[in-house]
Amino acid sequence: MKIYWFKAQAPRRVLALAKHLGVNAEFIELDLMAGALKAPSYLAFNPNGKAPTLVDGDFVLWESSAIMTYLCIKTGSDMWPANRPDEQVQIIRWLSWNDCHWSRAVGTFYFENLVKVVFHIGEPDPAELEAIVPEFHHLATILDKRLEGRDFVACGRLTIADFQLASMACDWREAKMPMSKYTNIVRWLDGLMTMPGWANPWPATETQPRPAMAHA
Ligand SMILES: N[C@@H](CCC(=O)N[C@@H](CS)C(=O)NCC(=O)O)C(=O)O
Repeated sequence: MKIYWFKAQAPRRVLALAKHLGVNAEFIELDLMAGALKAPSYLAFNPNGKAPTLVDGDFVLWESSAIMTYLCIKTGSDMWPANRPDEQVQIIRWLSWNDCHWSRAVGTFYFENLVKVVFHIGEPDPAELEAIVPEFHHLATILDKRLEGRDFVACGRLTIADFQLASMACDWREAKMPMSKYTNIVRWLDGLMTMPGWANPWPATETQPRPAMAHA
């Protein structure tokens, strides 16, 4: 099994899960700056030109939530309860909520205050940041209430929904998200950080990331 990645929030979820579950895979780092995501050989696997991508024999899968589900099924982990439809719907609810709502709110802070700095692609745009603040607070209030008296967002235990929701929010301090008053969210994020796989999901790398898929 191969997992293609670079240091970014969507691959982070998959790599954290793989490490947490002890998945035996080859982790292939892509060199974004060298155009690895747009190489025809990579686009043949993932036409979105994004990471992560999983390749298991002839089977190719993209979208981090689908990949996390696949890894759980492969390893028998209840972070995706393969035989419990009643629990699956709870997890899907939070995966969907993340992808449709939360990711846009936290993602604006993450992109403007963190990604732009890391990739030297300009200054944070104050207008973008200001515009997202009301939505951020609306959604953070919902998540904070959900986490009141809970350590995890669904099913009373760690699931892939936690990793999906936390992959940008975990960087709230660096990304300058106005999160501190949401004490249940902060407690939950700090709790995740006590897990070695979540705290440091990145595989040991070669000295240089691979420029394209020539080594695939
Ligand atoms: N919904 C996708 C998002 C994938 C995605 O947007 N990946 C980003 C990194 S977080 C990427 O590859 N960006 C590179 C680009 O857009 O050029 C998933 O969860 O896998």
